[in-house]
Parts: sequence; C-alpha cells; structure tokens
Amino acid sequence: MALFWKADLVLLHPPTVYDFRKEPIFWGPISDVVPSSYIFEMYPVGFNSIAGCLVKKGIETRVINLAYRMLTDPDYDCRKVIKRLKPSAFGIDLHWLPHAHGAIETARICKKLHPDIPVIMGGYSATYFHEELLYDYPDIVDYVVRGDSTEESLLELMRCIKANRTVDHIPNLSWRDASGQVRFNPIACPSNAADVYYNDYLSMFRMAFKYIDIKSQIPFTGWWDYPITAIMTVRGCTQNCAICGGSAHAMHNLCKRGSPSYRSPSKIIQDVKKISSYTTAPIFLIGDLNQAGDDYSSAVLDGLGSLGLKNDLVLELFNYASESFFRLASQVCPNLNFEMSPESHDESIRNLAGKHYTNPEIEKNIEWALSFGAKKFDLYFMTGIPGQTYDSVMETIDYCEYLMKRFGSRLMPFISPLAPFIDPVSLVWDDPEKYGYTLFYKTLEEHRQALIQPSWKYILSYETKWMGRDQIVNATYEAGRRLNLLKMRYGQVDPATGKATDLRIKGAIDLNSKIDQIINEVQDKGKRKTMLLNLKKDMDSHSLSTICDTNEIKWRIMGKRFRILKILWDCVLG
Ligand code: B12
Ligand code: SF4
Repeated sequence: MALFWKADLVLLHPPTVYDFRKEPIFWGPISDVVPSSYIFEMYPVGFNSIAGCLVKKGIETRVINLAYRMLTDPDYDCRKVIKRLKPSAFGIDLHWLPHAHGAIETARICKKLHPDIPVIMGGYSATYFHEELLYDYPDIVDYVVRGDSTEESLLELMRCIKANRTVDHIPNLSWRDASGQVRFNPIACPSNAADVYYNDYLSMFRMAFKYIDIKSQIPFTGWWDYPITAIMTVRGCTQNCAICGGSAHAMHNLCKRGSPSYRSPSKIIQDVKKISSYTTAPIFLIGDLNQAGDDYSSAVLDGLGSLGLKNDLVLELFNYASESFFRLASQVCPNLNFEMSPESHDESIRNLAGKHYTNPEIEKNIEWALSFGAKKFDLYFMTGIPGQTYDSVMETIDYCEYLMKRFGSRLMPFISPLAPFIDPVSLVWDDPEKYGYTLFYKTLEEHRQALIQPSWKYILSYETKWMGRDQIVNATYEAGRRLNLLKMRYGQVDPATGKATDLRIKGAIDLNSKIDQIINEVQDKGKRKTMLLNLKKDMDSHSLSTICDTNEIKWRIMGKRFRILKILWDCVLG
C-alpha cells in the first residue's frame, strides 16, 4: 500500500547526535525526567498538528522518527531510507537545541542524496538560529519556517514548492531567493493558534496505516507499552522562568507572541474524550489551566467531569493554586495527578529562577491535592539554577525528606540538572551576567560541536557564579543518590529498584572520573578516542534513568492499552 501513497512532505525527527551509535558520549542524567532516552527521540508534538492540518488541505504528510528507529534497530540505515523517499520537500525539526548536531547532519544527508529536493527546518531553535542556518549552512538548508505556530505558513510553502510559485508573501519564512540572497519575511503570530489547530492523534494513526509503518511514528522508546498522550492547552506561557526558552519573554522575542493562545475548554474536553476512547493510558494536559483564570479552569474541569474518565489525568501547576481548584479537579476523575516545579527549597533561589510562591504555599497545595484524593503529586527540583550552591542542593534534599515524612508515598520528588544547554532567548541566555552565569557556547555551530564532547560535563553550556561544571555534576549525582535512599525509606520506591538505582548512580560517578582521567592524562587524540570507545557500552547504559528509575515518572494504565477497533473505525470514517 505504501507504494500507492507518495508523501509531499516528509517530516524527519533526528537524534541529538547523528552518529550516536558510534560516538562515545556519556550523556549522564540529561533525560532522566522525560520519557525519551538521551538522544531525545521524542518528536515535537507539533508534528501531529502540522500533519493534521496539511493532510486535511491536500498535502500528504508523513512523519519518520529517525531517532527512534536508529535507537531501536542497530541496523537501521537512515541513508537507505532517505534515498528511497521522493517527496516534494523534507521537513526537519531543530526544535530542541540538543538536536543541533543530528538536525544538521540529517539535512546534509537529504541534500547529498536529493540535491533538488528542498530542505525545510522549523522549531524554536531553528527560529532563533534561522540566519545562521541559511548563511552558515547554505548548501543544506533552503527554508526556515519560524514561530511557534507554523501550520499555515508551511501549508502555503508546500503549495508554492509544488506549483513552483514565489514564496515572498509567506509570513514567518526565511529563505534564499533565485539570486542566492537570503530573505526574511516578516513574522506573524496567530493569536488563536491553540484553537484552530489540532491535537490530532488520529492523523498519526492514519499515517501509520497509509504507509504501513507504525514504527516510524512511535514517539519514544517504550511508548507502545506505555502510550501516554499529551494535550496542548496553550501556546505560549504567562510565566517568566529565568531558564526557559518558552517563557513570556522568550516567546515575545522569538515570535512576537504578545500573550498565550488558549485552547477553548470545549475543544480540550473533546480532545480528552476522543483520546480516552482510544487508550486507557495517562493523559497529560500541558499548561496550567489556572493561567487563563478561574472561569477558564472551571469550565475545563466541569466539562471533563462529565466524561466519566477512567484514564489517569495529569495537571500542571505553574503557581500556587486555590483550594477550590483542587476540590473541583478532584471531581473530574478518580485518577488525578499533579506536577509542580519549585526548582529549589530556598525561596530566594526560587525567586531568582522566576518563581514566586512560598514553601507554605507548596505544602498547602500538596495537602489539598492529596486530601481530595490525588493519586500522585510530583515535585521537581533542579541543579544549576541561579544563586544555588552545592550545599543548597543538599538542603533541597533535606526539604524533600521533610515533605516525604509529612505527606507519605504519594508525594514524589525529583531532582535533575539544568542540562545540557541554556535555552536560547531565555532571560538567562539574554543576560547571563545578571543571573550569575557564564555561557560557553552561543552560536549554533558551537552547540553542534559541544554535543560531540565525551561527557555531559563538557557538553554543559554554562557554569554559574556559585557552581562550576564539576560541582553541578557532583551535586546532581549526590542529590540523586540521597533522594533515592529517602525514596526507599519512605516507600516511593521498592528496595530492589532503589538498590539498582543506587548502583547505577555509583557507576555513573565512577565513569565520570574515568572519562576525566582520560581527558586530562591522554594527549594523543587517537589513543584517547580508543580509550573512550572502550567505555562506550558503559556510557550508554549509565545515561539511561541514572538518578531515578523510569517507572518513577510514570502514571498508571488501567486495563487494555488500546481500543484498536475504535481506532480503526475512526481512521476509516473520521
Ligand atoms: C510540552 C513541552 C515538552 C514535552 C514534550 C512535548 C513534545 N513532544 O513536543 C516534554 C515534557 C516531554 C518536553 C521535554 C523536553 N523539553 Co520541552 N517543552 C514543552 C513546552 C512546555 C511546550 C511546547 C509546546 O507547547 N508546543 C506546542 C506544540 C503544538 O508545538 P511544537 O511542538 O512547538 O511545534 C510547533 C513549532 O515549534 C513548529 N515546529 C516544530 N518542529 C518543526 C519542524 C518543522 C520542519 C517546521 C516547519 C516547524 C516545526 O511548528 C509546530 C506547529 O506549529 C515548551 C515551553 C513552551 N512554553 O513552549 C518546552 C520547551 C520546548 N522544551 C524545552 C526543552 C529544553 C526540553 C528538553 C530538552 C528538556 C530536557 N533536558 O529533558 C526535553 C526534550 C525532550 C525530547 N525531545 O525528547 C525548551 C526548548 C528550548 C530550546 N530551544 O532548545 C522549551 C522551550 C522550554 C523548556 N526548557 O522546557 N518538553
Ligand atoms: S518553565 Fe516556566 S516559563 Fe517555561 S513553560 Fe514552564 S511555567 Fe512557562
């Protein structure tokens, strides 16, 4: 059947480093609290929306998650796969900056194999580095579609490419004209983006059937067994967390987003209803519902309450929320969960990081959530934030113990590093001195090169006035180790899991020293590479769920994972 479908646009998701299967890189715990592995194989959720929009308007779109395919199949040959494809254009995401190496190498391969097929890049990092992409990589990137909502511009670009028409009218487009001159069309930011576009998982299922290729659409390793879905409730954010490249400050500077675009409550309810008819896996509502005010959050929660939802539902809290919010939320479904990220136990450090709620407020929120029956309350802390010393990180773990003692095993704290990079256009990126940071890399090429350093310590793009790279690495492992022991003591993890995590952390610390020793003592480049390659197996295994077990970040699945007949039915009729 795949023979009869020819995609006009093939969207490729690259790994962080193209040659990750060969290169000796110790990624450490950079991906421990997200579902992906160290190569960040999860593609932007916006691919669903792009595919949903374009396919509806007659542009056949196919997603191939190269990163996932390469990770799960050692023989998967990207060049062979790309060579066989003959679309009108390739689209490659450079959304997260850690894909700087993989995205550029993938574009290079596309261009080498198909010099006449245009390569389009997009995503937050491509938006920020659009000039560099077009000037410094002239032979591999033809277009950059900028902004956080590219559906319409990309659709028009595809129509123009197919009809060989000029593109100078397309908003958000950076491109090279026939004379080779680089051109930047003005940026426009749709204020209704969250509403008019799609949370369209059905288009992904359809794509899997059309191209008889389910594997290429899988978002991350293990998704088939744990098919969690995310529903975007907003584009943009009201908050200004200092380290975030998606903050109000960043989105204003990056794509002229004046204020967030909220998805209407009725559409969120529709999305949740649809997804819960396909799967019993957890559903994550991305974006704090309270951002848009009480009327909005009440409308969403009231509507969700009428669905009789059995799936685990996860809500985010960007700020202190009211008791009535938790009461109302508790009526939505029996399996409700929350996430909050105070970053530090120290309120003055939390303030510097751009978060302005107090510890008593955090504790009130946990108390309300749990007393109204929440199944799990995840609390995220971070190493590497402004004002934070090694000792302060350890005090954060003491605070975790206090909370775990008080609230029991439904409270699940995490600590992870701010890594590997400082987000472009975050407040820290724009004014590092003000926040006490030194940034080692600023250009795209510097980040690309950084990614092929032998360990996460050297990949790390910053140090702070309070902690150098060594201290950030040491504080992260020591905090992770102490927190894991506490989780064993207070029942968040069972003894066998806890012991295995403890061993992994100790192994990672040991590996980190071995790599440092090689780098400091072995001057000969060839010999150094051979010695590092000898550690590759260890490097890979100590970069997966090091400081916590992967199950700690999961919620439950009730019963059968998929309702296949319903999915098939809707794919045909929907
Ligand atoms: C939800 C979210 C996540 C989810 C992932 C959801 C997903 N699969 O996309 C989770 C929690 C898993 C996550 C993880 C990470 N995230 Co995140 N995440 C966000 C968040 C909060 C919202 C993103 C969003 O709303 N997108 C809206 C959807 C609909 O659009 P979209 O996916 O962005 O796609 C649109 C455009 O970007 C563009 N586009 C994207 N790709 C392409 C490709 C082409 C060819 C084109 C034309 C257009 C295009 O068009 C799309 C449609 O309009 C933002 C912060 C924010 N306020 O924006 C951070 C953010 C994007 N994440 C960020 C980071 C750093 C990460 C991590 C690297 C963190 C880490 N170290 O673990 C990981 C990477 C995970 C991976 N790839 O495996 C940074 C990125 C900064 C940067 N420039 O690099 C941000 C800005 C802020 C932050 N620090 O969290 N993240
Ligand atoms: S980290 Fe802060 S600024 Fe960024 S998306 Fe989350 S709440 Fe908004």
